[in-house]
Amino acid sequence: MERQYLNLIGGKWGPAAGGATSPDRNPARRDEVVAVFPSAGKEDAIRAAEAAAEAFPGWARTPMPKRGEILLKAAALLEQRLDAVAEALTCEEGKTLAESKGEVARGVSLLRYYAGEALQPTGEVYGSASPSTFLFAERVPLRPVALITPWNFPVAIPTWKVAPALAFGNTVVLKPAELTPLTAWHLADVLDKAGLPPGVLNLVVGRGSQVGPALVESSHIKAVSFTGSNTVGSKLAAQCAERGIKFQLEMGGKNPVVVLGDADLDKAVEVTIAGAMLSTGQKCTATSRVIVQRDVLDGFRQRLAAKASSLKVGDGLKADTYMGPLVSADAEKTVLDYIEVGKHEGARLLTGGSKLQGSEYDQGYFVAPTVFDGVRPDMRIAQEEIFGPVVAVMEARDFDQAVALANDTRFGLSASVVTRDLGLALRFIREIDAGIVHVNSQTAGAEPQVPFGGFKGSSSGTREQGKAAREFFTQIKTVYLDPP
Ligand code: UN1
Repeated sequence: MERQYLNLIGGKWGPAAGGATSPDRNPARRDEVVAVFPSAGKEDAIRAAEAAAEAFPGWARTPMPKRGEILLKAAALLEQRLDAVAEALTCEEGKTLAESKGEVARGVSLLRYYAGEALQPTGEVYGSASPSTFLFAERVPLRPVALITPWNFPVAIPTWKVAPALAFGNTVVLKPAELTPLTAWHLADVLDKAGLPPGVLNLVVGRGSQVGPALVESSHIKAVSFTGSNTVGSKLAAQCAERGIKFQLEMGGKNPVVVLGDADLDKAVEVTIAGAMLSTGQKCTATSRVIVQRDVLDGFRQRLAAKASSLKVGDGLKADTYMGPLVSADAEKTVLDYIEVGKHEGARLLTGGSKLQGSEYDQGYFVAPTVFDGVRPDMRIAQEEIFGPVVAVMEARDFDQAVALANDTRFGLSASVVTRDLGLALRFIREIDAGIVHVNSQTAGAEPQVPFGGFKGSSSGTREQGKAAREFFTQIKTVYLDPP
């Protein structure tokens, strides 16, 4: 019998009101139930927001170094169970064990980083126009916040929201994706065991369509940080604006790699494959377009197609797997539909383009690494986020046209250029409309200590991680202090 897990509300682990549950399935073998989770609804969300509000005054009074110590302890506990959490991640999300281990290690680093942030200055002192006034501006918490996180980085993204939210004195309701609750459960469990007081972090696993809106509508919730689709994000933004609360959205991407005429083509292929195919292309930072200067297009497309078709696809738990399954039946349908769209639009399929067949694949959502060639900027596969192992090769005459094509999208999360020419690399850095720019490395990746986020339709203009997290998770109180 698979284990039944519980939600954490007000320091107590318990089932959903009404007792509904939902199975957490393995996308590599759909009959395998990894765990059973509560299927919470509105009532649970409201209770969690109330618990976070009740816990707020105590947590805000807890000295910052003490908050940091709890995060450090949680980091140690997460590190101790790294292998188990990584395996849970692979079993519920599908990415390879190597990627899962990397992600849990990233979670550990994030907890440590924000433990350190809890010891950093919390404001600034100014010279006042009045000789007797002590004038300062202090960063204070927002109060209870709702964190709504996706299934594709179910350790890293919850951690990079929860850790700063807590370090800066907010209390939290975390609503992780329904597809990947087990990893979020581990995060809540290590924080609970590390000594967070009751109600400071509440975990509500349940139906997104009910829990999300109930949290955003709760008068206790003073800010929302969301990572996910543009469709959900823009609705959330409207609701938050209506309530006048702070919000932060990290959404889609259509990230380009630009391969210039002088590029090392092996490097260009390596960068493109890693960006497009790791995590089965299911990253908002994944590479989905590769814009290649005409002079090297023939050589590049041949090598790219050969490499893509040689990738080992399979169960992420197997040591030789490079690419696992898509996360769900819906995700698989979306990707296969986009492949049909690409074919109808007249793009040329170089490799892949279908579900994989054979006993290893029958039970899971396995789609072959897919490369389209001859993609024009007006095609849907050049404009819409596919979120799968599909990359579109586009031709550019020269540097200027390559950058124009790269910028011809409503998104602007990350971008990469492959070149040996430092002058062109610098021009690319200046001219590309993207929040994250890589030179000679893949479009994905996010180190904890630097800001993360996109331009244009990829984000709400806010940034996560690094010092930027403080901007979002605090508000400023300016104080004029005069002697009595
Ligand atoms: C990464 O590229 O390692 O949802 C992180 C996403 C992004 C995180 C990407 N918010 O894919």
